[in-house]
Amino acid sequence: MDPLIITCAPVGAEVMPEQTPYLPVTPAALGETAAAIRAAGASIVHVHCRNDDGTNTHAVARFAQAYDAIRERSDLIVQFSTGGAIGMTAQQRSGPLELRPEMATLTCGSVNFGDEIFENPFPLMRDLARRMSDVGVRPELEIFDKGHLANARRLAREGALELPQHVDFVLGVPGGLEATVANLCDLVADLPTGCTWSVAGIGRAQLPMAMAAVAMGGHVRVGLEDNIYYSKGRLARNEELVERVARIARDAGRDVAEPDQARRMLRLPAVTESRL
Ligand code: KMH
Ligand code: ZN
Repeated sequence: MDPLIITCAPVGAEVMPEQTPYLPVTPAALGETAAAIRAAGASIVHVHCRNDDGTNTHAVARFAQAYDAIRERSDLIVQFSTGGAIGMTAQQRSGPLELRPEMATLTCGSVNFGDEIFENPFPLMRDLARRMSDVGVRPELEIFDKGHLANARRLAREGALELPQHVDFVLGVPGGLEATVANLCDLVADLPTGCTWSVAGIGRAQLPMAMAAVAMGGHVRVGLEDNIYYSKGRLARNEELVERVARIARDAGRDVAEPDQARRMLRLPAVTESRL
């Protein structure tokens, strides 16, 4: 099997600082987290930004500070969120792409998201995909439901999206596809040819989904964006979540990818050519 690519999503948009003291809210905290998760075995960091008070922001200036802080402390592949927080406008969500991170997320369809709706209509998906292509940012396709794979194929048929890409299955969002091994197998069987994949299980599904991906030859996303607990009632630090998956992979005989290995596996430009 290929080495395991571990993505860490350390902050997200939904968890609030009142819920855990370990949320990296400021750019400096994101820089520190980047160093810690890199040492623990991560090769990609999925970035959302907050204001100092913990509220969400997609301001380009804040992403620029976060990007610099992460780069100062690590050689991780930097992946910006274009999902942002519920209610952000298309313009807000796409703004930070002008900073040309190595990767950015492209959610491939709308989905119920708790009591709200994470809106991703086709015009928005086309626009985000084209902007990414224009500025040379590699999309990671976020799949919250089975139909999102069909949407990705439709975008490709229209010429808005190149396939294959790296795909992240986000399973267990209330309103999206449930986090079961059967659902994961079904999604993997339906992947467009040549796509690589990872899985992000939400809440207590994070660990079992990660273990399934380790066994199946896929890749893994962990982090406080998706789950704030290490075990029942015990809050996690991001690096602990990464470290545990790396340990499980090694115990199962699977190497853990360094960022440069991950770049090669994902066909991203090498470090020397990229925007380090
Ligand atoms: N915060 C969610 C509404 C992404 O980063 O691309 C969307 C999200 C997906 O987190
Ligand atoms: Zn996210």
